[in-house]
Amino acid sequence: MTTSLKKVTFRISDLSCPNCAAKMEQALSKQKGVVEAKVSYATGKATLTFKPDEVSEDQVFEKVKEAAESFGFGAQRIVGA
Ligand SMILES: [Cu+2]
Repeated sequence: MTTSLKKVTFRISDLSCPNCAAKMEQALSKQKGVVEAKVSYATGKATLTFKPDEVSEDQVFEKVKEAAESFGFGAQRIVGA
């Protein structure tokens, strides 16, 4: 069975240091349905590759938001991205 993957990018506000970006990346990589998580301190963005048949984009956003908030950051959807 082949699964097409989806990629989505969110803006992370107040991403204060590369260490936290790396920790957030690790936490997100372990989420169900998430194939790859990239959190960039340089751009302040989180890009997640996920399996749409296992997790919805809304659920992915919720996970990103939770992870961001646990580090004291905020997460926003990028409109029109
Ligand atoms: Cu930090």
